[in-house]
Amino acid sequence: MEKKFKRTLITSALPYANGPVHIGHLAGVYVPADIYARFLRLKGEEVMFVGGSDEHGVPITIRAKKEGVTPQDIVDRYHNIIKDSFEELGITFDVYGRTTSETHRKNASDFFRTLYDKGEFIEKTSEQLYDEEAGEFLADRYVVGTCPHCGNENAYGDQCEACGTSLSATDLINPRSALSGSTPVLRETSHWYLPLDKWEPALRQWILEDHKEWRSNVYGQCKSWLDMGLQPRAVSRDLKWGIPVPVEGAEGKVLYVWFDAPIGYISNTIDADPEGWEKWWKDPETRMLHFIGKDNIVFHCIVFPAMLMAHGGYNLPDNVPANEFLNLEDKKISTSRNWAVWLHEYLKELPGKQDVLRYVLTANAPEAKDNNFTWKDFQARNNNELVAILGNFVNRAIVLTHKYFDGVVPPAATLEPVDEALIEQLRALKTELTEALETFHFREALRVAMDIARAGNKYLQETEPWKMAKTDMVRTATILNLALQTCANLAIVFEPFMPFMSAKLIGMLGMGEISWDMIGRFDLIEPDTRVGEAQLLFEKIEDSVVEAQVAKLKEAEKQNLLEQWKPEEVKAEVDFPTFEKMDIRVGKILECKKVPKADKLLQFRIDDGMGGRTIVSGIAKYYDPADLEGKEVCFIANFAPRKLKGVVSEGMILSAQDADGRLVVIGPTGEVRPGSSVG
Ligand code: B3M
Ligand code: ZN
Repeated sequence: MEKKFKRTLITSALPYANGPVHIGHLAGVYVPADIYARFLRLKGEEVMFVGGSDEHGVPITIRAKKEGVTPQDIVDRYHNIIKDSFEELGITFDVYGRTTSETHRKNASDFFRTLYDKGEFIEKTSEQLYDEEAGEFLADRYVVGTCPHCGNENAYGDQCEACGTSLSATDLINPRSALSGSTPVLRETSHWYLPLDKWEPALRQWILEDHKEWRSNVYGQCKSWLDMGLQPRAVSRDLKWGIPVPVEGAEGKVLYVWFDAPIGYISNTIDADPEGWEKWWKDPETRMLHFIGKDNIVFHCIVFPAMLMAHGGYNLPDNVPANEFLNLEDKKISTSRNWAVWLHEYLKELPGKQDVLRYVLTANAPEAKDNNFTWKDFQARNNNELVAILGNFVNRAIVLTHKYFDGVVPPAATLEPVDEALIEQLRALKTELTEALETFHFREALRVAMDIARAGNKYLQETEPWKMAKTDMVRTATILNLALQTCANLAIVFEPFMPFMSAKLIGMLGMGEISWDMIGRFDLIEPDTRVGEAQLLFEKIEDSVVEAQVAKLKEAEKQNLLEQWKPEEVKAEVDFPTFEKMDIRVGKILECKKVPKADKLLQFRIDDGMGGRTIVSGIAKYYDPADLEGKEVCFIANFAPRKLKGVVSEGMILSAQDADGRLVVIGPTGEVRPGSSVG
């Protein structure tokens, strides 16, 4: 269904203000959304780009509790960090609001009230876990217990992080409250539900029939939700932090965060354009796009549209170009494990390199499948692409203009086939680029943009103005004119992707206002005008810079492991006779060597005070054998002998795991004779 629209409303997921944003957020949502907004603006279209913080919900209260501060403290801190760092990265929101704003409280309450008054909700009573000590119902995240699938004793009420199963708090065996540690009880509570099943036929038609052009990851997820059958979904919660349910008798209840957050898009639009906001949401000639990550698809394609349908009068999104996830150094990005590159830190540690990050994240955008960010690739793309291709081409064109024409743009004379070919290629690439952007294929678009710089380099290689200048200045003038015009095209082409570089180049070339239409023209800079001195657009990134970043990641992860370390649960009780059966002794290591063809095993000769014995232990990864010789260790002396890689092991050396998971052998702290019993 090709439809003509007058204007575009772009929304980008509202990040929870419970921590700073990282490169996963940027690659998935904010960089593509900003590229698209800038592209439309360059095309002269009317655009509103809405962002903001999601300041309600359990993620905020959990963070507050962990830090011992109020939820308001948390959202105030992170809202500002996030907002400032987006700005510094050049993300051009027209508004960056907050869901704790007065506009939003009123707007979300009114929205709820409208649905309530229209009879769009059903009220249902259910049993939920309640913490009698804390006097609070427990959100799923606040319940901890044993996973019914894998036995992990620290599974959360919404998910077991050991086996990845999603759970419901009442599934947990031996549930306990994360607030007080007490055992929660089931208590009746009533909530308002949006009957999604009622909207299922309309949603099916709208997505599965009318929007077959959506990305296959998005369409596929929607289809599987719809095929499973939709259920009524609770839109209120028993929580203290949130927007109070605006209905009498609803004390202690707030709007569910996924009910209020998408309404935040509307509230923020109201703040941006108090008079004209309705045209962005209600005029059928406005096109709405939601930029999100894949974990938010169901809320933006099913729940929020159902809310909008139930309300009536609002547009539905025209497209939801959701991305998959970005990994970091081959591992899942994890906020809790601190395995992330945080934007505010990046901006501090690699100042002036906003465009490099935007470039690398776009080149690796997880559009069709999860993708990976590595610091090595970051360095390689900077050095081999930005510096060597784009920067090099622009630099050559400008330096040569200074060398042969004193910095004055020379005129083009008769064009030769090689010139015509460049012009033609640039025009063809423009069509390809525009189409890639229009269909949200940003990595493809970036590749095409880079092809223009490649074409420029190839042109200089073929025409060799540095040789031509010895014999034919008229021809040299033509070549450099075309090269400079290509630079001017690059300044426009790259504006959505790398706005800082683009602005610098525009300045160097002395260009005025730019627009997307201008791409493909070769009269963008007038002959006889002056170009500025060549300034480097990109700088080479040294090994030490990226090595430091990798080291920092590993260090942060280690710190985090240490902080989160907890002793294992104590095993089932044993009586004294059982304990006594185990014969633990002290021994002295006489000799230690690697077991051939077994990378984990070390072979020990132990002085056990009884003539000596051989023990094999799986600690080769953690020790250099020579370092262990002469050490005293504890071992189990009556452990049944067993053969390991052909060596008979007569006992077991005791060791403990340190926070990094490394094994450390355990021995006496004073001098003890070999063979002494431990007990
Ligand atoms: N805050 C979830 C997230 O940050 C949520 C998005 C809301 S968008 C309306 O992934
Ligand atoms: Zn599990």
